[in-house]
Amino acid sequence: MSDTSFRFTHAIVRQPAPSATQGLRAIDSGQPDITRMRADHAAYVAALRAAGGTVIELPALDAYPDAQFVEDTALCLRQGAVVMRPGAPSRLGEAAEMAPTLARFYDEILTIQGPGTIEAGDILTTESEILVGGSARTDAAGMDELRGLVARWGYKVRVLQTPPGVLHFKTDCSLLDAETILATPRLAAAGGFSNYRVILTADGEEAAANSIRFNDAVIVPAGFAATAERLDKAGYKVVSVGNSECAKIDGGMSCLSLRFTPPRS
Ligand code: CIR
Repeated sequence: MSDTSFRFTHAIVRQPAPSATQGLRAIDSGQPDITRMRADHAAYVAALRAAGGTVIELPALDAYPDAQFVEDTALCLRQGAVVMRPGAPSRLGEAAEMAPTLARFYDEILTIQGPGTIEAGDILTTESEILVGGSARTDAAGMDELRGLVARWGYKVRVLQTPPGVLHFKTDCSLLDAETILATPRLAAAGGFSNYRVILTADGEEAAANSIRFNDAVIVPAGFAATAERLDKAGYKVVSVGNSECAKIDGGMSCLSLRFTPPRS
């Protein structure tokens, strides 16, 4: 079985801006500490590099408080990239900011034109399909447009639902390998993963579901020991990175990077 859904040569990240303290959030759990956020971001970049990635570090964009969550701006596939159309009005402009960087690596870049919206935090690409969770940010029209665009590259899009009150589909799940998904019990219970082996996050550790498999490493947010132990026992190489400050603005391990292998490589 191939492994292009979790082995990548490159990652794109963006430095957190001072305005990150104003990032969107569902509930107020305190002001993020920007110094600590930057230190965690540096550790995240180091973890990607240690796992073999060439990391492109983009400068902070102070006009967009959530711009460090680059994942939401684009879907990077083997054949080409799709620039998203974020559903959060304050994030709409972030997608166009990412396009020139993608153009360094991709000949074919498609763009969601709307009127629908879609953020790539709602997209989980596995070895066999693209799963998209409808959410407050990603609507039916956005998902339909994505399906139409990626059909040319042979991808099947399957629509699932992000649990109510959860920001993004990948807030609650991540791909561990070609057969395995890490998921919260609430998302797993919805039943969309019957073709996969599912490892559940431990009780009270739902936030650990937003992890990433990047080459041999599974990069998980620090502080979720029981879930980390489950992954370790299942044979994965767990690398933990602090996420306390990004968590205050609903961000996690997947949100902080675009992971891809350029078609020209
Ligand atoms: C937002 O609400 O858009 C940001 N504060 C957090 C985005 C997290 N991104 C992700 O889950 N892919």
